[in-house]
Amino acid sequence: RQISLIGVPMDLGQNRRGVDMGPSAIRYAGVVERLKKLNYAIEDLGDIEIPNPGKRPEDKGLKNLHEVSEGNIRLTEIVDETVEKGHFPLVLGGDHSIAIGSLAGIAKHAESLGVIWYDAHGDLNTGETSPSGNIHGMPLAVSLGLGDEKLTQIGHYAPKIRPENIVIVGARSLDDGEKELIKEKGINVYTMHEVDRLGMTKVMNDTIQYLKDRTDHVHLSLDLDGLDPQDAPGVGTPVVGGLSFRESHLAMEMLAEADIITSAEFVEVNPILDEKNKTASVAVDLMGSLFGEKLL
Ligand code: DIR
Ligand code: MN
Ligand code: MN
Ligand code: MN
Repeated sequence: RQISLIGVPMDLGQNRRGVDMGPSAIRYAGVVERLKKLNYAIEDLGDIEIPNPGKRPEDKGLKNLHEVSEGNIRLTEIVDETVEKGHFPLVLGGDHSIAIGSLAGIAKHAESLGVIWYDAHGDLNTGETSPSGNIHGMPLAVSLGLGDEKLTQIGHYAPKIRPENIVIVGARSLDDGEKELIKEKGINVYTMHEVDRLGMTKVMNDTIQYLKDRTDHVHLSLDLDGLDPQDAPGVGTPVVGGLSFRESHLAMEMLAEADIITSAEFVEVNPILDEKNKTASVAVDLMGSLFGEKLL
């Protein structure tokens, strides 16, 4: 199978500079060599162009709305072409606002798209509920068709995903509006409480079985802040008490074994906040496992 790497040097969906260097950091950590060893053909499409932040008045409190929208329109087209060619799109972030474009490019190719949202956060805010105005806290809501049209209408269709096809794993920081939306839409969430109680094995077994039964494509959207800051310190919004490297490694191996993932993105790697590129290396380790790496 062929994997297409797509770098998205986006940092305009949040406040901390540096996450635009995430794609470089992940390449430096050896992603291409690592996946080649697993006998994949790798095509690195390079980085897509992200517009410079404009000095325009903020639209309804959403920071850099125009630029985030433009960047995601470009990402949508490249992801769409990649899926069209039958290649696996592996998107390297960049902040999590880029999931808007990834999902817009993928969803039109699926009858019933599933998403695993591996994250400390729900990313289910809209302009009305967001405490920050940062679009990286909104991509899952946008993909449900909620929020500003400049985001929801990317690809000229909405929604990209049905609420019952979402599984959030690792949540431990949810805003009030996000909690309401989760209840209202009945979104499946394995918070850290459930991971602690059930263990990652059961969480992933249940997630895999659930999505297998109801979807034909599954996108993995992995925010490195889903991991504990001890294992992944190079992120803009760390939250203590997260998923360990071991739990995450296991989750990826189980997904590889189940063979259900058809596209993926690894986001929020910020090398400026990192310790000797540790977080990018963890991302590459997890990609290795996701694509079938085994010790023996
Ligand atoms: C917060 C933080 N819920 C917000 N979100 C983050 O700004 O909407 N998402 N960090 O990854
Ligand atoms: Mn996120
Ligand atoms: Mn997050
Ligand atoms: Mn491994």
